[in-house]
Amino acid sequence: MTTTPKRLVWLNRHRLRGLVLFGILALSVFALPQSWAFASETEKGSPPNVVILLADDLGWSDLGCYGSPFNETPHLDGLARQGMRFTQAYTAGSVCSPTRASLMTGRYPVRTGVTDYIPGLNPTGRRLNPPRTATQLALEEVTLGEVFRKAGYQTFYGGKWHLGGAGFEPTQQGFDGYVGDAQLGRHGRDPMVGKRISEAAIGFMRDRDPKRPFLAYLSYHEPHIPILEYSDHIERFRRKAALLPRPSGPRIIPEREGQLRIVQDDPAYGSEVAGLDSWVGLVLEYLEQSGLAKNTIVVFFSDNGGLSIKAEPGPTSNIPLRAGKGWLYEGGIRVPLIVRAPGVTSAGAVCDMPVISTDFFPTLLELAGRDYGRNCISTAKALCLFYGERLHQASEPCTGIIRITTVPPGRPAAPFARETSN
Ligand SMILES: [Ca+2]
Repeated sequence: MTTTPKRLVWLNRHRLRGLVLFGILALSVFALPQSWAFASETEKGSPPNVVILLADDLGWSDLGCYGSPFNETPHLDGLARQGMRFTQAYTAGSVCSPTRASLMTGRYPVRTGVTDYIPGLNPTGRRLNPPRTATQLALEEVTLGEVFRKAGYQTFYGGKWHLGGAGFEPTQQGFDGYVGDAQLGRHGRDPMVGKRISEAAIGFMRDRDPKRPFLAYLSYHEPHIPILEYSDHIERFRRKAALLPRPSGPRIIPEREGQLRIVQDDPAYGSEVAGLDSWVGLVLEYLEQSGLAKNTIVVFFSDNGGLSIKAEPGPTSNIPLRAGKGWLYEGGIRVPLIVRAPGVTSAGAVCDMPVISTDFFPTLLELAGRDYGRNCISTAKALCLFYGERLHQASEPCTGIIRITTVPPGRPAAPFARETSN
């Protein structure tokens, strides 16, 4: 059996795939002169840096800018004011590993074989027996780290991996630098782990070769259980919880065999989300102070919905969405997504177009000026329209694969195209 080079496999795999997220981001700039400056700078050989900030189990309603009535997230709210906030961003899985594999490869969980959290539940005794999940992301998969490194980027991964143990870690999947549990300490016992992830990433950005672009992937543990009390925030949230008006209805309702929280009022959870926000704030502050922000794409996302259901209630509520982590209702798979791409997104933009975690791989490569997707773009046809700083979903639902044509400056409408196969 012959071995197909990884890059060829990747090209074949992605040749016909669309660029949903990229299309949306590109559409957001058709009237902005700086978008062309960004493009021309990329062509001159100064591709943008990329910083990915991934939360663990952060729910759609958990950020202030997504309407949380309890949590406080000033840094992430600020990022949303500077960039584009997506209201219908979905994860490819309702638990950790499948989504993480999809982010890393652009492939759906059924294709990577990572269909449950690693190592997965024992299916014995269930009414339906699910397929056994892979216990690692295969080394044959082509990852974000590998394609960016091949493109000349310096690559760094910090924090939770959850795509395999020894032999399958970030350093085997294209990341030059990796700071994991051994250096960071153990989340669930030590609330400072997230701060160390940010500090390690800042150290990487500071010490790197300044002549080459970088990809920094920061994978925080917050707000995954066990929920800790973060000392800088817990007293504030205790006071806040004590002052909440008594709910007019129930705080907990049944959801199948579990108990579903429908009110956000947990002080420890509030303190943990505030901790996450402050760790993100350290990175954003460094990007600003170092001058890197003007040529760095920042993406903030979560790997699945908030944990709202357990045998006892979960620590957060995803209301108005139903259910939460581990469920395929909206609460389990719809999460916050904020993208700030200098010269591409406009400040305070809100996008209602559905996007999914598999879109990140082609989109980030496209924004970084790689060749991927150019052929797709030239074959696009009209579907969706863009007005001012807000995208409006077309009357025809954008299911399937969406592409974008070149957007002439000053033209009010930019077409998407859709391919219904694959
Ligand atoms: Ca998770």
